[in-house]
Amino acid sequence: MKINTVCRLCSACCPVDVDVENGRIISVQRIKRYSDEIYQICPKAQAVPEIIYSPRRLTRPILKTKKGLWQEVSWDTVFDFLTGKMKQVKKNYGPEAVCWLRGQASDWGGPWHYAMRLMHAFGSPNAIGNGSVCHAGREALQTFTYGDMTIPDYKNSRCIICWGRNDQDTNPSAYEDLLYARSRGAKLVVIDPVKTDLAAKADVWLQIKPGTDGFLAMAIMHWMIKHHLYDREFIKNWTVGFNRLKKEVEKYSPELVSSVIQIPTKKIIETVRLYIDNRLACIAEGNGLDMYSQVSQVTRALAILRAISGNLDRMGGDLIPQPAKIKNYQLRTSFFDKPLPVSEDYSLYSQYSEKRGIQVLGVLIDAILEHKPYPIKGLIVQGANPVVTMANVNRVKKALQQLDFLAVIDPMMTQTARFADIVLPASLSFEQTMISNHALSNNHIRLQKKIIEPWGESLPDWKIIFRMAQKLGFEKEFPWETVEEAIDDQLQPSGITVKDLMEQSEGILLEETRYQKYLQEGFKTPSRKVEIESSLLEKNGYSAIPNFWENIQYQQPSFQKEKNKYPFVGLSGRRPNYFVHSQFRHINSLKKKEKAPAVDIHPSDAKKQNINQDDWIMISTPNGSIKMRVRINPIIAPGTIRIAWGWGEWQEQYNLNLLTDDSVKDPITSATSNRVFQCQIKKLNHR
Ligand SMILES: Nc1nc2c(c(=O)[nH]1)N[C@H]1C(S)=C(S)[C@@H](COP(=O)(O)OP(=O)(O)OC[C@H]3O[C@@H](n4cnc5c(=O)[nH]c(N)nc54)[C@H](O)[C@@H]3O)O[C@H]1N2
Ligand SMILES: Nc1nc2c(c(=O)[nH]1)N[C@H]1C(S)=C(S)[C@@H](COP(=O)(O)OP(=O)(O)OC[C@H]3O[C@@H](n4cnc5c(=O)[nH]c(N)nc54)[C@H](O)[C@@H]3O)O[C@H]1N2
Ligand code: SF4
Ligand SMILES: [Mo]
Repeated sequence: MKINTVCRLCSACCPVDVDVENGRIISVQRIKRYSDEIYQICPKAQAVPEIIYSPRRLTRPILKTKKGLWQEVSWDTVFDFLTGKMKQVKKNYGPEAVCWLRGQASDWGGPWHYAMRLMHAFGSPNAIGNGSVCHAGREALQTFTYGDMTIPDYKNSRCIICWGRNDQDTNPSAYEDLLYARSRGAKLVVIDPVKTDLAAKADVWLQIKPGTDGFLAMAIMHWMIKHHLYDREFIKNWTVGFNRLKKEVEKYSPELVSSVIQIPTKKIIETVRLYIDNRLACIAEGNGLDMYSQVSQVTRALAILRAISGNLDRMGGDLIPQPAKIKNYQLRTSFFDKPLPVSEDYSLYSQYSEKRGIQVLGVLIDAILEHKPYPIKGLIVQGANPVVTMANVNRVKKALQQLDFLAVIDPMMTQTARFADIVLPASLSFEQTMISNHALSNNHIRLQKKIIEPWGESLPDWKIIFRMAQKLGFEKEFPWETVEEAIDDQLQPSGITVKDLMEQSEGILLEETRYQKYLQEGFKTPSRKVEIESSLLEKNGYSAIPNFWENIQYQQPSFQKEKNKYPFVGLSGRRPNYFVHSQFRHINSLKKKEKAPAVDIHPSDAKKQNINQDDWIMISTPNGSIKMRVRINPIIAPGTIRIAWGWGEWQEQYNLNLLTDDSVKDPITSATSNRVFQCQIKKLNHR
C-alpha cells in the first residue's frame, strides 16, 4: 500500500510516498515535483527501513540503578520517577530549577508547543530550544527589522544569492526550486568559504573569510548607495533610518573591505551588478551565518540589503510568510514578572516571537554550573544530543553530571542518554502524527501522518508529554486524549481540522501567495516600516545600525588571543545529505558513504606540514583535542581546515565540539561560535 505523508527525519520536511506492507515500511520516496533531471533522491529516505527497524532503537524505558546499570522498567514507573523528581526539585529550589531542552528533531512543531505548555503549567519559564545556533537568531533579527523572517522565492527569481546556505545537501525541495529557476535562466551567487558543489555551479562564487559576512553586506550597500542603485520609492515610503545607514556604509568601500573578507574588489562589484541587474532577486541565507558570535548584526545587514534593493515581498524576491493562524499554547503571560527565565540577560531575544518560546541555548550550561542567574537542577532533554552538538562539550558533560536528575526522550541510546537517570523511548517520524512548525509557518499546511505503529513500547512525543501532564495534575491545561484533538484545538482559528488534512494529503493552501502585503498591512514593527535604524535595539542598549569595525571581537574565530599557538582556522564541516547532525552514523548504508571522519586540508598546507592523503592528525584548541583522517582538498582556502562534524556520537575522539568555545556569545542571541575557531594540527604516527 502506498501512503502519502511528510518525512520528518530532518528539518526539510519533504512530502513522500511510503510503501507499507503488513504494517511495516518497505520504502520511502520523495515526491517528484519537476522533471527527472531536477529530482533529488534522498539517501536518508532510502534508508528509512534501516533507521526505523534499527537494533539500536530503544524498545522500553530504562532507568539507571544505584550501581549505574540500566534496568528496563514500565512506563508507569518512568512517569512516577520523573514527575517525582520534578516535584522534589520544585520543593527544594522552585519550579524554575527544572528546565526542558528541545533539539532540532522535534521540529518546532506540536511537541515543542506542548512541552512549553507543560513547563509553564508546572511553573517554570525554562523551556529552551536550540534556536540560537540554528535559525532563530536570524529569525529574531529579521523580525526586529521587518516583522518576520523572509522566504526566498527561488522559483520565480532571476538572481539567487545563497549566502552561507547549501540547499544541495540540506534541503532537497529548496534545491529543486533553485535548479528549476536556473533552468529558466536565473543567475546564482554563492557566498561560502568552501567551494561546495553548489558553489562550483555558481555564476559567481565568493570565497569569503569565515565570519566576515557583515563587512561584505556593508560593502555591497556602500556600492549600491554610491551609485544610486537602490529602490528610492520603497526607501522613502517604507523605511526609517536610511540616512544613518548611508553615513555608516561610507566606511565600507569595497576597496577597504576587500582585504578583511579576502575577496577581490572587482568580485564584490560583479556581485552587486548581478544582484541589481537581474531583478527580482532573493537572498537565501543559512546556517553558515548562525554559529558565530556576531550573527545578529550580520543578519541585520542582510535584512537591510533586501529592503533597500526593493526585493522585499515581491515575486521572485524575499517573501514575508503567510503563517497559519493558530492558538498560542504557551502559558507564559504568567511569567512576565517572576520567576524570570535563565535567559533574562537576553530578554529581547527571549521574547521576539509570541509562539517560538525561548531559544537562548547558550545560557543553559552557565545556569547549571555557575548558577547564573540561578541554578538549574533538573533537565529534560527531548530530541537533542547536546553531548555531541553543543559547544565546548567537556563543559556540557560536567554540567550534566551535576544535575539532580536528567531525563532524555529519544528513540536511540545516545551519548547524551548515557548521562541520564532515565531514558524515555520516543517514536520516530512515520510513527506519530503531528503538525510541524515548518507547516505552520507557511500558507500551505500539511499533516505528518502516523502510518505505522510505534516501535516496541516507544511512545510518541505528544503522548509522553500528555501523560506527564496528567501525572502532574494539569488535566485542565491538557484536556486532550488524542493528538488529533489537540491539533484540532490548536488549528481552530484557521478553520482547518485534522479530518480535512487527512482527506487532502497533499496539503491545504490557506490562501494564495500575496505580494507586497505591506501596502495594506505595513510591516510588523513599531514604526510599521522596515527599521533600517532599529529603535528596539537601541532602546535595549544595542547598536541601532549594524556596525562591524567597532565590534571586531565578535567577528573573529574563537581563541583569537592564542592565535600564535593555534594558527589554523578550523571550520565546522559539511552536512552531507546522508547524515543529520549526530544521527545515522550507526546506519550501515549511510555510514559506508564515508570511510572515516575526515578533515579537509589545502594541498599547500599539507605540503608545508608534510602531511599526506589518509594520514591521521590530531587537531587541538585550548579546550580539547580530536583525531581525524586527512583529505587533501583544494576546496578550502590555505590556512583553513574543514573538520567533519557530528561524529562524536560514533566515537568520542571524533567529537568536533570538544574543540569549540562557549565563552564568547552573540550579545543579542547568546549564539556560541561552534562554526569557527583557531586550532593547531599535528601528524600522528598511528590512527
Ligand atoms: N543532510 C542534512 N540536512 C540538514 C541538516 C543535517 O544535519 N543534515 N540539518 C538541518 C538543520 S538543523 C539546519 S540548521 C540546516 C542548515 O542548512 P544550511 O543553511 O544549508 O547550512 P550549512 O549546510 O550548515 O552551511 C551552509 C554553508 O555555509 C558555509 N559557511 C560556513 N561558514 C561560513 C561563513 O562564515 N560565511 C558564509 N557565507 N558561509 C559559511 C558552509 O561552508 C556551508 O557550505 O540544514 C538542515 N538540513
Ligand atoms: N560544531 C557544530 N555544532 C553544531 C552544529 C554544527 O554544524 N557544528 N549545528 C547546530 C545546529 S544548526 C543544530 S540544529 C544543532 C542540532 O543539535 P541536536 O538537536 O542535538 O541534533 P541531533 O544530533 O540531530 O539530535 C537529535 C536527537 O533527536 C532524536 N530524535 C529523532 N527523532 C526524534 C523524535 O521524533 N522524537 C524525539 N524525542 N527524538 C528524536 C535523535 O535520535 C537524536 O538523538 O546542533 C548545532 N551544533
Ligand atoms: S531530506 Fe530530510 S525530510 Fe526530506 S526525505 Fe530526506 S530525510 Fe526526509
Ligand atoms: Mo539547525
